[in-house]
Amino acid sequence: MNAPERFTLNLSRFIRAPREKVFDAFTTDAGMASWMGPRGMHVSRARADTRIGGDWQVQMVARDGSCHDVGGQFRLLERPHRLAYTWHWQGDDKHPMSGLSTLVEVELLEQIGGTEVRMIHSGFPTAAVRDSHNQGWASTLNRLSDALDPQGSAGTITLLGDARSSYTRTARMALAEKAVAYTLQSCAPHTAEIEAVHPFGLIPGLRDGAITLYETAAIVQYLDECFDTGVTLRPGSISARARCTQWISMVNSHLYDTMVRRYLLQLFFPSGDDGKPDRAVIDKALAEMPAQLAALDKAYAGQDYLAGPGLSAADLFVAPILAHVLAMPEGGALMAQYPNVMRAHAIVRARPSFAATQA
Ligand SMILES: N[C@@H](CCC(=O)N[C@@H](CS)C(=O)NCC(=O)O)C(=O)O
Repeated sequence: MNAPERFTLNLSRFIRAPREKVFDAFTTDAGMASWMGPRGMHVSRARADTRIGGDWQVQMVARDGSCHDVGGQFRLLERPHRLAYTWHWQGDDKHPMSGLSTLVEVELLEQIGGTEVRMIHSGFPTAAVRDSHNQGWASTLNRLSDALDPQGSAGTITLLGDARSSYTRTARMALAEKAVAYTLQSCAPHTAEIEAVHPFGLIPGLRDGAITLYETAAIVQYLDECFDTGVTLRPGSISARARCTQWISMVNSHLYDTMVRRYLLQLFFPSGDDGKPDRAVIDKALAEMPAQLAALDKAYAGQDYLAGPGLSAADLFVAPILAHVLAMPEGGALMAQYPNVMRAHAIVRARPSFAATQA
C-alpha cells in the first residue's frame, strides 16, 4: 500500500540578531518562552532538554484562555547553524494533526546585520493544515523578530502612510496608545509601495513581516489584538463595542467624506477653475457638518469618550478629523458651537498619543 501523501512548508526569515542568539531562542527554556506562538498568544511554560533525543514542550495560551500544547524531540543540534526537532500537537484528539509527528528543520545562515532563518516543516497530512501552519509561522516568526531585534516590534511592524492623513494618524495614535514600537514608512496614496498593500492605493497600510493589511479599522483591530500591552482600544461591554463600531462606520461613511475629502482637501488640493477651491463643493460640505457635529455632540453629552467610560478606537477615528476641522477658520467656528464636542476633543488632544502624532 502506498504511504499517504505528506505536505511540506518552506519558510525563510531575516532576523537582526547573531546566529547564536537565534539558535538559543529555538533551544532554551527562556528563548522558547519569548516567542513560540503567534501574535496574541503567550507562552505559559516552555521546557527544553537540549540534547539529541531530549524532549521539548511549549504551552501557548490564547487571549480567550484556551491552551495549545506542542512538543517533540530534538533530532539534530549543531550550534549555531543547524537544528531539527519533531513537532507534535498534544491534547486535542480532534486536531487534524492528532497522533501525527511532523519535522522542523532549521538552518541559520550568517548574513550582514543578522541571520537568515531557513525552515522546512514537513509531514503535514493535508495542504489545508500546511497552509494554516504557514499563517501561524508567519506570525510566530514576527514574535521571534520582536524578541531578538534591537528595535523590537519596529523591526516587523511598518505603517505605510502620510503623517498628515487623518486615517494614518488614527493608526499611529493606536500604536502610540498601545506603546507598540513601529516604523513609519512615509508614502503618499497611489504610489507603488502602497499599491502593493492596498488594492486601491489608499493610506494607511500595514506590514507585519509577511502579513499585510489595509483599511484602518482592520489595522487598529489587528494591532489591538496582537499586542497585549495592558491597554485595549476595544470596549469591554457588548453595547460599548457595538457603539465603537458604529462610530468607526460613521467616520468611514460620512464624517471623513464631508469634513476631510470635500472640505479640507478641497482647500488644500483645489479642483475648481483656475486651480482654486470649488466653493460649491465646500459650501455643500459645510452645510452637512452641523448634523454630523450635532450627532457627535449628543454622543459626548455627559461623557468624555464615544464608546464607554474610556478611550476606544472610535475616539481615535474621530479625533484626527476634528483636529483638521478645528484648524480651519470656517470649520473651527462651526465646531465651537458644539460644547460637548469641544470638551471631548480637548481631552483627546491632551493625550500623549495626540502630541506624538502631530504632522
Ligand atoms: N476606508 C479607508 C480610507 C483610507 C483613505 O481614504 N485614505 C486617504 C488618506 S486619509 C487616501 O488615501 N486618499 C487618497 C484617495 O482617496 O485617492 C481606511 O479606513 O483606511
